[in-house]
Formats: sequence, C-alpha cells, structure tokens
Amino acid sequence: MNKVFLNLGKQPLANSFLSNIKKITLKNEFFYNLKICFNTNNCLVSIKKPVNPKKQYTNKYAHRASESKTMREAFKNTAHKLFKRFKPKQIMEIGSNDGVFLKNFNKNKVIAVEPCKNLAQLTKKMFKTYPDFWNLKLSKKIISKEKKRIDLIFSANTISHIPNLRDTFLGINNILSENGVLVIEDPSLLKVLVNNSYDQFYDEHVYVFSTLAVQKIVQSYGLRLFDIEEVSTHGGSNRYYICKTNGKYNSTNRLNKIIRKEKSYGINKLNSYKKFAKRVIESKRKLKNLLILLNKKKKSIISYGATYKSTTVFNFCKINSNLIKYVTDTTLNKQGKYTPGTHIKIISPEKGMNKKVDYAFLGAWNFKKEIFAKENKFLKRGGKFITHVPRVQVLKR
Ligand code: JHZ
Repeated sequence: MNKVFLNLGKQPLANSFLSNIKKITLKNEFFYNLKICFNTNNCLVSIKKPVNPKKQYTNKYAHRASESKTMREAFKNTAHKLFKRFKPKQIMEIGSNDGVFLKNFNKNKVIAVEPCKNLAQLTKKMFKTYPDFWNLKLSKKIISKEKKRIDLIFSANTISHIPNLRDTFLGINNILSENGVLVIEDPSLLKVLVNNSYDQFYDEHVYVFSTLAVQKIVQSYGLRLFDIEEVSTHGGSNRYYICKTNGKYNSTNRLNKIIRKEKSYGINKLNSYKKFAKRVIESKRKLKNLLILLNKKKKSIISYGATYKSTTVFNFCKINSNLIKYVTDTTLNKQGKYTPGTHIKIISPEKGMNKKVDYAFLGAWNFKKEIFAKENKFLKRGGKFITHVPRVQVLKR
C-alpha cells in the first residue's frame, strides 16, 4: 500500500529551463504535484503521480553527463572495472546520455539506447544508437535486428526514471544472455534519508531505490540481485549487480551487509519517512531564513550549478531572484536561460564568479570537492558556499 509522507508542492519539470520568461507566465508553465510515497509491501519510494516520460525526454534535454570531471572519471573507471570483471562480448547502455560511459569500450561492441533525440544524435556519430524509450518491445526489436543477446547491460541514473518497472525488467530479462549481468546505478535512498537530500526528488526520479526494494522488485521478473557497491557519485549512489534467477553468480557478503544496514536504519518502516519529512520542512525554514538574513545584510548571493536538484529546492522553498541574483552553470545550453518555475537567470561561471559575489549556494553540492578545487580564488578572497546537505550551513575554505 502506498502512503504519502512528503509533499514538495507544485513543481515544474526540473529540465524545463526557459529561454524567454516574458513569453512564459506562471499560468502557462507546466506544474505537477510532487508528492512522495512509501509502499509498505515492497518498500519502494516513488512519486505518487509520475509525469508522462514523453513530456520529459525530448530533443531539448539539457543534462550532459560529461559536464563534470568527476563523472567523466567515474564512468571511465566503472567501464574498465566492469570489462575486467565480466569480459562481455556485447554491451548495451540504457539511457546513454552523451556517451560518457560507452565511449570507453570498443565501438563495435556497444549499443546505446537513448530516447532524447538531441543526445541520440550525438552518440550516433560514435556508435550504434537506438533513439527510443527502453521497453519490452524495443528489446524484441534489437534482438531481431542485431541477432544477438547482451552480456552486460549498464544503466546509470535511468532505471529510477522509468515509471513502468515491469516492462523495463521484462525487456532486460528478454535481451540478457544466459549468464549476462545487468548493472544499474541510482541514488541511494539510505543516503537521501541520512543526508536530508530531499532535492533528489524531482519529476525524473520516479523512484529513489533502496537495496531492499530493488531485491524485491527484480525477483518478480526472473532476475536476482547478487552484489552491490556503494559509490560516491551524485551524493551517494548504489551500483546494483543483477543476473537471471538461475545465473551463475552467488550472493556476496557485502550485499547482505548493506541490507542489514538499511533495515537497522528502518528503511522498511513508514515512521522513518515521517521523521525525514519533518527534517525536510525544518531545512526549508532554515535555508529561507539564512538567505533572507544575508540579503538584509546586503550580501550578494548567487547559486552554483543549475541542477535539476535545485529546481526542487527553489520551488519548494520559494526562492527566486529576490534572494538569489543568478545561477552559474558550465553547460552551454543552460546558459542564457532561466530556472524552471522560479525564473532565475543562468550565466556562465566565467561571467558569474566575479569579485562582487559573497555567497554561492551549492546547487551542485554533489560536486563539492571538484567545485572547491576549481573555485580556490573565490574561497581565498573570503567567498563562501552555502549548502543544505546534510544541514543548512555556510561552508568556509
Ligand atoms: P548534476 C541530473 O541531475 C539529471 P542534476 C538526471 N535526471 C539525474 O538523474 C542526475 O543528473 C544524475 C554544473 N556544473 O550532475 C553542470 C557547473 O556548473 O548534479 C550541471 O549542469 N560547474 C539525469 O542536474 C550541474 O552543475 C561545475 O564545476 O541534479 C550538475 O548537475 C560542475 C562540477 C558542474 O545533476
């Protein structure tokens, strides 16, 4: 049974950066209700009413996974590690974005699946790309065209985006070779609860998975979770290793350890989510108060990284250009646009990180290390970052 535990209010699509705010009024911008619920049967945490994926994954999709050095390196290391461990002959990625993972393999061995046409266009130049949504039907089409099964399916930050898990996993089971492996990487629910990072909830994150939920779900579709790794990407993610029910892989000790850890935190109890919701409301109050106070002191405050996560924060906390002057972001197709729902201008860091800035809210808090290294000059001259993860605070050097 699904129980709502958190209401993050009316939200725009996290990816709907606006080119012209004069043409768009709040009346005709698309908003939906972001309510988060917990399923007491299978422990799945999900958005109560997900948005139609056709509205989200269009040819204007903004996120480029290659934008950060941290992610380029993480995908490269993962690719090498998986190749060494499983020695796959055929590799497929579901949600290949700009090809940041697949480009680390021999291009004749890889197949990309990417529904955003602008991104699929990019990877088509590098390797075979299916510009489609992943589902059972597509798995059949690929089998009949390629005349082969897949030994390694990889999918980072994508399975959690697909509302229909049944169709997703049936399609995966269909195309996976007998001893093939599915590796999926998504933000860890335990980390979200511990770090109070409620901004991991936005329209695209239909689910935030726990290990317990993944274990339960995949077994309904002829698959078995046999291993897991906790990884640091995106503020703490899990990398799940899944095979067919009768696949050759034994369950690892680290899998059992993480499931014990989740249970001892209470990830299977509704009460843990109710407590989390209270902390989220407190975080909103503190962040808003801090920004109001600093503005009263005539401090110049900007935001660093036009992330999807910060769409949730700004809209939930009602933070607009009265509190934050502008947002900086390295992604070319976000620059010159405005943040969804709150209409704060996005500019390049070269322009934005100037001497007048006193405080920068870390929209991309998950890249804190990389950003601190890059913005050494700002920190040296007394500039400060603000974060809300794991609690609202001002970070010094
Ligand atoms: P980043 C996206 O979420 C969307 P977002 C998606 N749904 C998902 O699941 C996660 O990624 C994985 C910029 N930046 O990766 C680049 C700088 O400006 O945290 C990006 O626009 N300067 C697929 O948007 C943004 O910040 C920098 O130095 O929450 C980071 O976005 C760095 C490091 C980044 O994901």
